[in-house]
Parts: sequence; C-alpha cells; structure tokens
Amino acid sequence: MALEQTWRWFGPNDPVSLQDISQAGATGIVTALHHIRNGEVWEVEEIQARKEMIEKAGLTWSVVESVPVHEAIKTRTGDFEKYIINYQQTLANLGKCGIDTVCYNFMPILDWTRTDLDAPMKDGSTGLRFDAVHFAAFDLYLLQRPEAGEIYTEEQKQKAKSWLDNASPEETTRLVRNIIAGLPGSEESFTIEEFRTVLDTYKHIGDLELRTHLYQFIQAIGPAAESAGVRLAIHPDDPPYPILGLPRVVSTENDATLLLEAYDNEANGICFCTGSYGVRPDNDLSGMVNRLGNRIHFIHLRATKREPDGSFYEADHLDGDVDMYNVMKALLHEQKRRKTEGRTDLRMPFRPDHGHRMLDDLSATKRTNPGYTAIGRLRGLAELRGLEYGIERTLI
Ligand code: DNO
Repeated sequence: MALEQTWRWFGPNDPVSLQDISQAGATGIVTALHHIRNGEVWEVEEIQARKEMIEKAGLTWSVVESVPVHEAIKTRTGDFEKYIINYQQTLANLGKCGIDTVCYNFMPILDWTRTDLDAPMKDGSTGLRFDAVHFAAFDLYLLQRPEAGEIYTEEQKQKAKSWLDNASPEETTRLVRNIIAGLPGSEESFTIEEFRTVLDTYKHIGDLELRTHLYQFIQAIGPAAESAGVRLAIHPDDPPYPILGLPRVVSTENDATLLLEAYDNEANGICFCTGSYGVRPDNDLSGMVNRLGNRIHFIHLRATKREPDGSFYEADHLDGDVDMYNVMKALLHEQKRRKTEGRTDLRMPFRPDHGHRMLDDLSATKRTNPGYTAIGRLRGLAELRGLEYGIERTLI
C-alpha cells in the first residue's frame, strides 16, 4: 500500500492548475482558503465550494495547509481568546465537510525564511537558498536590530559588511523583500518599518513563554479537533532555530515530543518536514519517524544541503543531506504498523516539498511561485514515487 501522493495548490490563482497536478500523478490536494483573513472563521459554504472545485477535477482535498495561527494567540495578547474560539470553529467546520488533516505552524511573525529564491544550481536550474552571510547583513545593517551585534562573531560581521558594500541596490531590495515580504503560503507581509514595530511585540516573549503559549493553544484546540475528527499536524520551524531574536520552539525531536505530550491524544500530531528538520545535523530523521511515527499526520519530503558557514540550499529531492532512502523506508514501516494495529489513518499524505525552477519554468515570461514550480515538483514527486515503489516491493 502506497503513501498518498499530494501536491500543494494555492487555489484558483495558482499558475499550476488542478489538471497539471493530475498529470503529475498526485491524487490529493493540499490547500488553504488564503482569501480568508487570518483569525476569521472558515465557513462551511466556503470550505464546501473549494472542496467541490477540487473534486470536479477528480482530486480530493487531502490536507489543509495551513489554518494560520493569529499572532495574538502566539503572544497571548489582545483578542487571543476570540481567535482561539474561531480556530475551534474552523476545525469543527472542516470536520463537518469531511476534511480530516490540518497543518499549522507556530513560528513568530515570519513563516519560512530564505534569502535567495533563484540561487543557481550546477545544472542551470535555480532553487531556494538561505545564505547566512546575507541574512546577517539584513539583521545587522538593514534591519539594524539593536541586539543583533551580540549574536554574530567579528568574522561574520565583516563578511556581512563586505557583501553589503558590494551589493547593488537591487540585490539589497531583493534581500529585504525575500525575508519579510512573505513567501508563498505566508500570511503576513511587512515593510522594514512595520517589521521593526512588530518585532517589539516579542520583547517579553522568550523560549519559555512561546512554548507555554503553544502548549496552551494545543490544549485549547486539541479537544475541538478530536471531536471534529480532525488530526492536527504542526509544521516545524524553517529554518529550525531562533532568528532575528525571535524564539522558535518546534525545531528538534525533543520540541516535537514535548508538544505531543502537552496534549497526549492522536489528534495532536506533527507534519514531518524533512527539509526543515533536516537543516539540523542533530535531528536524526529516520529515527524520528521510528519514534514519533504514530503521530505523523502529514509529510513534506525535500532535501536541504548544509554549508560550513550555516548557509543551506534546497538540493534535488534525493540529494542533499537527507537520507531519503531510510526516511521513506521508516515511513513505509510506520504505515505497515498502522495496518497491523487496525488504524484507519493509512493514507499518510506526503507532498514533494518545493522543487527547482527548471526547463520551461526558467522562462522570464512564465509566472511561477518560488519553490512551487510545476516541473521541479513533478521531478521531485516522480523520484520519490520511484523510491517508494522500489522500497515497498522489497518490504516483506
Ligand atoms: C513552505 C512551507 C510553509 C509551511 C507552513 C505551515 O514551503 O513549508 O509555508 O507550509 O509553515 O504552516
């Protein structure tokens, strides 16, 4: 039995159509109602309309990625109680429509972060990159965060300065935009002035406070998810460590374990993103599947490649630092275990997470979402599907 092959679709405005997705061989759609403002309830009619659109194309709405968590919930300020009630209602409405898997994240202010969206790869394609030097240049000299001076070494500061001195105005603008203007799927977008103001809202929120807020949140929404028949899957921090002085608390196996314990119920689960967890060499990816597998409700497969100075880039799906063979094997073992235990959640939806910009997608006139090109993901999915097929045939 194979894992469910899914594909992220940003809705009717996505340049990749539902038909393209069918042709790539995916059967499940991963999407969200991006037009609904963060914090508002997703009404049944809205959910149903999207669901019908997907089903008309012969596909199923497999996972919601994501129902965004309002900043007020993360900081536990303002109207956070109202937003929690709205979140519970959204889960109930999704359950009513038969949608049973919901991804979310708890990263303060920014969602996933990259410095370069078109980094050249050896084969002429381009991919996403997090450059530690460029990021330090942003933090120290463009954002001019007062505490930034304390966290970088002299060497890092010097490298950042000399990169900035040689960067063109376009490169500098692009860097700022890439970091704070919101990548695909992010719900927030800022100018540098707005960003400075919003950073202040975390002045008194460190690791412990954010963790507590996350656990309080899961304890509040977990029961609602359970009674709606919805499984929650938290996406890890990307990159998996604190950035810009903001705490991040879903970066390691231990973080995930603590969260699972905070509300010990199958409804409280994780999104296993190999690209995010894989940036840290201390995350043992296939071991995580063996140990936490029964609470993995959604899977993102991609491989990052680390560089000595803390930079990383997104390599081809079967390349990079992720041992995809052993990850896939562990996932298939988990699926077998579920079958033996008589569990019904055998789908185990995975999606090829991101892909390179390549072939026709490199054309300057073609609109593509960074990381979410059709052709790069089609390659990724095809490789992953082949890997899975080969392993499955040899599993006794
Ligand atoms: C990036 C994605 C993130 C992720 C959200 C989950 O490609 O992995 O946008 O979906 O953080 O809430």
